[in-house]
Amino acid sequence: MRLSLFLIFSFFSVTVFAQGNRSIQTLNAGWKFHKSNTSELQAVLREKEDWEQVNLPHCFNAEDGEDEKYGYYRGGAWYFKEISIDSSYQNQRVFMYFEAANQVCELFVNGVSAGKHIGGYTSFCFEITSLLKLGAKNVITVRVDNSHNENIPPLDADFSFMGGLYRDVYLITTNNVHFDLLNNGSNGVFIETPTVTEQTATVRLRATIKNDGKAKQKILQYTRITDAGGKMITTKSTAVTILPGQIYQTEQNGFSIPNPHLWSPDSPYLYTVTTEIRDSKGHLIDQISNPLGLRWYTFDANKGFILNGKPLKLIGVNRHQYYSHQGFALSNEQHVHDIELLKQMGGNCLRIAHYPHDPAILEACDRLGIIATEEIPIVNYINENSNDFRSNCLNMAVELVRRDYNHPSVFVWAYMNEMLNNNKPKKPENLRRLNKLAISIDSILHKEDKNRFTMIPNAEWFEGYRDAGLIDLPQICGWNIYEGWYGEKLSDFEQFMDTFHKKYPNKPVMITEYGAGADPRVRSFAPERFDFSMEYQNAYHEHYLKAIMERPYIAGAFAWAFVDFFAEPRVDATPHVNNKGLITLDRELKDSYFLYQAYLQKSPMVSIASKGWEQREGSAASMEEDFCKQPVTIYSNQQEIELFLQGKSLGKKTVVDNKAVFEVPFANGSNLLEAVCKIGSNVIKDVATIQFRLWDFPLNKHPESFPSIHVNAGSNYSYYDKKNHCTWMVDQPYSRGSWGYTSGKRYRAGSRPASQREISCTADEPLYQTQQIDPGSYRFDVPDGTYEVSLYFAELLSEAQMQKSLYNLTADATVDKAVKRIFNVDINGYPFLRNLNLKEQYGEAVAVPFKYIIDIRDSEGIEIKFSALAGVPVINALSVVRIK
Ligand code: GCB
Repeated sequence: MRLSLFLIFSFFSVTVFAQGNRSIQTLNAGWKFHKSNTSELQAVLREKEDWEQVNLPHCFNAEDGEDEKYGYYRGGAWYFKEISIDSSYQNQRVFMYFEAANQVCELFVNGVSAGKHIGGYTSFCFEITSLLKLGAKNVITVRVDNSHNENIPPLDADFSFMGGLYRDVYLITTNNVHFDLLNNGSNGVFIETPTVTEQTATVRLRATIKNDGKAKQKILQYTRITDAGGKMITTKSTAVTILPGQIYQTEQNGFSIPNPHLWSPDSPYLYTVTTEIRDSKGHLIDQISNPLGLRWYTFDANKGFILNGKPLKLIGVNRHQYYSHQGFALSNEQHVHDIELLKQMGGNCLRIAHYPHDPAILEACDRLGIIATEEIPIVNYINENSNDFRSNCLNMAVELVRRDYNHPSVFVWAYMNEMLNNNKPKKPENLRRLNKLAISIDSILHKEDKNRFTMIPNAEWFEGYRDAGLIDLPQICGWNIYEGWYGEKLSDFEQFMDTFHKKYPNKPVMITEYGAGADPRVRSFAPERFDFSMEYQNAYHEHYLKAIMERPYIAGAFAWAFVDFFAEPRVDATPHVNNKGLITLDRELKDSYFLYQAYLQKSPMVSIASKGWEQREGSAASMEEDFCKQPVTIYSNQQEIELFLQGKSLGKKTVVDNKAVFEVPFANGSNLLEAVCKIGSNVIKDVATIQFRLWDFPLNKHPESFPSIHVNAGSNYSYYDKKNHCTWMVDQPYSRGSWGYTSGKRYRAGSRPASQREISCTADEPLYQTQQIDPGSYRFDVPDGTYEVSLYFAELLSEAQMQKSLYNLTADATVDKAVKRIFNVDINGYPFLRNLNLKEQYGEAVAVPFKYIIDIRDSEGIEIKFSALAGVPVINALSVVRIK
């Protein structure tokens, strides 16, 4: 909806009334928004008549792709809002708290700057008291800018740096005497647990109190610790006299909790610490509540992670903060839902990657018992020569710790992800500068927090990280390992880790990333790396999980990633999305999610993992058969599974490494599968209904009922087109009575089975990213009738181009001059396409569909013949649909 400028200052005004002590409310509703690089407030108002009306959280890249260089808008944007402040605010302080804004944010109140914040992921607060007009309307204006800035990390990373006021914004009012809100996003109270044992726990508390009034104040700081049921456990009062304008640091020591209820993933028990300020008459004037979890832990180089005296294998995920069509702007419910899904998966840890997330995430981790690592977004490289870059990194480290200091779920502070993998040459002086910055960050993290561990996630180039000191410096070494995805062999994972452990026997280590891409539309009976099939992702995680579980020295492992996420330059099966999630951007669970559940869940579980593969197609193997056998994967933590098809047992299978595979004889139509495990006298089961389209053998066995065939040409995977409810089958060679190509070979991009180029004019990338090269002809021995024969083409990138980028983080748009192909296509002798030159007539990587209607008589079947005029012909997909 767009509103005229006239409405900007007269609409959606909220009136805020003073409350005496602290009040907190969101300022999320009724903002006017306009993208503009103009930095002058008055000038921007003259620029445009219409302003879009938005509510927060708002991300201005939720649906865009408009910038040539970055693919999405990176620049300035303005938000306006009007609030009326009641005159009762005479003796109150007023603040605006931003949970984050990416990445530079300046706040103006009635046209005057109230403050500027740098960094897109940490929280910040501005005081606006002196800029407000009491008893009147006030105009709040915010400029947010997500332009690339060489002084602000991250400079580069495999995720989109989306802009906007994408988290909640709050208006907070306080008494003149209040806990300090201007301390780097913190709430002004810091809690520590100097000792925790099974017998006793001690608690220490630091607070900063400010007197913004004109008179000296005698106050009492009163703290109480209550248990999860609200019962008082212990209290302390401290009398303080605070002069006007003064900031006072208090410390309350010696709280003691006998027989503490310990915090752990299985029992995330939370106490509450409530800290109050009371005036000399005993009236409450400010109050802050914090969660308190009592636990002790360490990371051991051989035994792994130890919590409350017992070893605990940490298995969980990395998470980014995206949702489809919303970009960065998720509701708190959506954030929390992700942590609930992690918990339901059985995961006990979360790497909050690669930057601090919404406060709702750690609140959920505290409550649900998820052990978190949290980091600042220094990714891939640093700006070595900039003091501003350095100080922005250090500020972010301070903001990270101060905001989240009190969360019992945070165990590790991390920084610097994969600093040496960006294909840039590294000289000793580069390594030295990197080391210097790392030392500064590590020491600031330890200065801010003496109790938690530090970690750096490295990758691949062992010697480089060693020489830069990034292995020795932090207390935990993280490794991001993608053997079997970017690297060729899965088993190189164990090899790398065992070698590392031998070289660094005293270094605690975690696998900070490992993962493989998968798109639920892509399914394969012969999975390969980079085919983006669910089956390859399953095989990858099956291998890694087993190897990780078998190695006690690996303290923890975080799958990359929990949820698919936007990464603008990337072209996976879904362009601009990194498809390595165990869950899609719409939160559809992929098969591998259930593998984790089978490994991690303590209660009995069985899952037909591929139940999402609910539309299948296939051929009967012979004239006598009226079924087609295809595998169905089941994950379970039980020993034996029995599978039923339409109520009839297909037999029992022993579960090996949490998995059993059944060859299921699917019949045409609806197939009900039930996977059943008996546990004593109890039964658990999972159910799936698979719609199967069976082609007879031969295809014309029942001429009256032949429907259609869709082929994903030159491909080892089938592709399900959700919009048209149609499955494009794995390609096959022709045999009499059936269908297929008569010759040719599959397109390959180097060692990869599909192009990773974005294909324009379609949303069905996986269909166009494979290709049969020089097919000779395709034959379909269909019964007589009238058919639509559709042919789908796209000129793909050459193999040489694909080799260029290790991680394929950048789509390579270079035109391959070597490709020259011109060809003809004849359908049953009819000259359907002549001199087809895809590149010249349509362009590279463009979807080009054609359709031809044909009558088939005298059992001639359909023959589609390709003949070369220059180069070799290609075909990406084809379908034969009977219309009469
Ligand atoms: C990595 C990076 C992460 C990428 C991931 C990938 O090593 O740390 O940011 O998204 O690999 O998918 O390539």
